[in-house]
Amino acid sequence: NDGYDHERVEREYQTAWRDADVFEAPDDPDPASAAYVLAMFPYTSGELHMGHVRNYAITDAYARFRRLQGDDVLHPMGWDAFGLPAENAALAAREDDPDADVDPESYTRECIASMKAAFEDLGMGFDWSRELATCDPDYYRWNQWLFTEFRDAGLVDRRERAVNWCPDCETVLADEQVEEVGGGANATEVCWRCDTGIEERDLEQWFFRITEYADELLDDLDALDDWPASVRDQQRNWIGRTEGAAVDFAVSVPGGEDGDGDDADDEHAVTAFTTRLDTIHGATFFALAPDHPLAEAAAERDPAVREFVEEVADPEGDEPQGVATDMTATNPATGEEIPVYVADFVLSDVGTGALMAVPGHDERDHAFASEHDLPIRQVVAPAPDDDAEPADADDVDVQEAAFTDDGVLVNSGEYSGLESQAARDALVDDLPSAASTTQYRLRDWGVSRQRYWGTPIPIVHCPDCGPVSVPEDDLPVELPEFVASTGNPLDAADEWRETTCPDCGGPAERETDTMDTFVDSSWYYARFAGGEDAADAAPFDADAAAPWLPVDEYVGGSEHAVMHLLYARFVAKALRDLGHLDVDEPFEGLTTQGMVLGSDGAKMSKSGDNGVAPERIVREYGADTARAFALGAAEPERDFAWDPDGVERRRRLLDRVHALAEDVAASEGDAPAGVDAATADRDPSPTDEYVAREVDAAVESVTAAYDAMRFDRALRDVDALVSLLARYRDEAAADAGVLARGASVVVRVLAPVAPHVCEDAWSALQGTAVAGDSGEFVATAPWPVVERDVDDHDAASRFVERTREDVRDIVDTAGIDDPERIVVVVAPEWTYDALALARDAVGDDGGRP
Ligand code: ANZ
Ligand code: ZN
Repeated sequence: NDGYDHERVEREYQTAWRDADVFEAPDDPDPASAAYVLAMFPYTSGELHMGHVRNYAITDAYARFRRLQGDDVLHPMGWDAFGLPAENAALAAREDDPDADVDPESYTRECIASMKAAFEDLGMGFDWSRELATCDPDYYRWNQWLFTEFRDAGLVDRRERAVNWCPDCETVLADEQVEEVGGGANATEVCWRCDTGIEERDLEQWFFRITEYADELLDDLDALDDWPASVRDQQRNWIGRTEGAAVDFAVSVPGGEDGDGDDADDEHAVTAFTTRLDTIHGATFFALAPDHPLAEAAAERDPAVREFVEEVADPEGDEPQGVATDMTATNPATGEEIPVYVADFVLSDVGTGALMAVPGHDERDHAFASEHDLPIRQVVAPAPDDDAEPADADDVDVQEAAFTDDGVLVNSGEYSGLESQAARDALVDDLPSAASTTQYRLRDWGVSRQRYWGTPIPIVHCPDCGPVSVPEDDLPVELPEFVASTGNPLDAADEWRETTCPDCGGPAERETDTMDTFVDSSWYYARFAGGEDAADAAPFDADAAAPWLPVDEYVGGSEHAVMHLLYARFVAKALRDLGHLDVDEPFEGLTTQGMVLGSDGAKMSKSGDNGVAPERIVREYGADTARAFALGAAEPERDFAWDPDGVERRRRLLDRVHALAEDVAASEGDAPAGVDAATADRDPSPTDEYVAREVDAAVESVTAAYDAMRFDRALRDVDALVSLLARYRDEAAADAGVLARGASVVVRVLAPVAPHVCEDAWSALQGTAVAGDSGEFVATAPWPVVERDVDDHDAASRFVERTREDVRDIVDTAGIDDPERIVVVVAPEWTYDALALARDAVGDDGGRP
């Protein structure tokens, strides 16, 4: 490469920035201009891939842009450092070499060191003074504090949940430690270490009661309008709020069989959850989940039921399966006796684990009824069209297939003729055994993990007092030294495990489960913002954090759309209610960046040969080229493919910028001193005017592009401006002032994306008429201001040009052949404004521009 020397330039400015603390956030920022820009902190895998480069280039460019605009900026970085992979890596290293002194901690620290070096090589402007690692006892003690606060507030529960159990290792396995062997119907789950088939065991586990916040978590999504709609939808579905009714059916268990000592039939009121109370007259059987208490009791009485419950039930199976029982249920609407089945499509953790089955109007119930010859009855008919005949039951044949829409009731006694919704309302009022209720798909957050490399749950189990919280003064409960054992190493750490009860002083044992690492990442943003000073007294200093919070722009992968982002929202709301944090929502703006694909269009992987290690690009082309490529290829949300030509092109742009600045600096002797615009001693030519105006237009358009995080557009506009300035320099009698200002604009607006080369170019421009001595670093220089009105005609034509490009973009990606329709759908007002402006501009009175 015969362009600038990227190795020299990058090393020089990385050192200079560090020495000058350029990226350190101020301690008391102006709340009005405080910009908190945060990239999801990386898991400490030890390696950076192109996806990381893209993620962190996005936040770095945006943070640098806001800083140049004069805002106070917080752009911190830390390490999501707990987790099973480090534990596995340590075990693997010891298996290779029994004398190896590798434990999860030393392994993780090494990963952190190498990732930090890689960030430095990329020129990431992080405020390292606020660095944190979740495996620091100084950090995780606050996870323990949080657990205790939540427990005191009634937000923590302990209950049984099924876990994976290896009978050979005699230990609980994390989901990630369970491997699937064989395929399809023969697939079995085995232990990752010994290949023994795993079993399910019910164990006591700790839960955070996120369901307490289900409504608020759902309702507040509406106000997060700077979040991608897809993420909000995924959270809505995850929370899954359904309005419906709880309705009791009287289930009778044969006399003398239920063990209560008398011979009379016993009646049990069993509650079913339904969204379709309007169909109750068509409920022709009742069904229980295999682990419903009445199903388990029936299994005691009947071997066929027992066999089904223990061996056949498979909720994931395609065909609904089930078995008849000796019980009957009374339909409270019709008084009819209907059979009770145990069926695997009734899920025990949905609703009440019991179901009123309506084969005429529900597909699974229909399939089951057809299989078991149960009556299928139509009770809803399609609603009549506005001007058509009344509801006609003959329009559909429910014997063939279930009719699942709302409609008008038929065969439903006094309710016949009512519309579905009206019928639901009336039935809830009329039936004494029915009541409106709301169901959620969301379950409480199980935070217990049976593994070593995580935050110890701060509980002591006392035979007399039960589970007792470790007092705050005794926090942190630090991890003991790593024991390479099968199962959870903490179970084997006898000395650590055996302790005394904080309440009664008697012998007791520590909880050996550690916390889900999603706890670690649920509040780290607040600690970054809350300054280090508070670290020993509180998880963060709420006053210091206040001007920064909420995070203005949070950027990370879409794989975190639900769990991480939902847990962090929950924890923020709970901390707020406990008086520790003054926000309703932690992340105001959210960007989920797309993937970097290999040149074959498949997801880039380290192991596959379609991957390109960022270090190679940095070595061959420089960090700035890697950043410009990662940012210029597409808008942040979109996937893009690795493209060697694209990399070359970006490097050439940077070379042209560097050369332009050097030319201007070299010819500076000829330029009139102190001029800032096209005011040479000759009159400005139309070309001078045109170029000067284009420079201003570029400032406008690039500023708007950065504001919208459209770095791809910013780069496109910079590229065009650089070409224009080069032509102006080479082909016209360029005005030195116009050219110099152009160069200084290019260097400043490109600096957020390609910071090192722009520092070098900026340094060349120092002392010239235009750059003056306005700043040591371009990283802290003032953003260029627009000097002349870019008149309406230009604005309109550029607007139209950009509109046209947008449309082309949309059409290309969506493969749609009617662009006009698409734009109108996407942004009606905006489109009509554009049309009006454009018509004005071209003197058109109604034709299409
Ligand atoms: C009667 C009925 C008639 C239903 C009908 C649907 C259609 P969504 O709408 O997806 O939220 N259900 C209730 N508890 C269940 C359980 N434990 N396992 C499996 N299914 C269960 O689901 C609500 C519907 O799911 C409920 O409304 C119930 O079937 C079923 F024409 O009740 B429905
Ligand atoms: Zn005790």
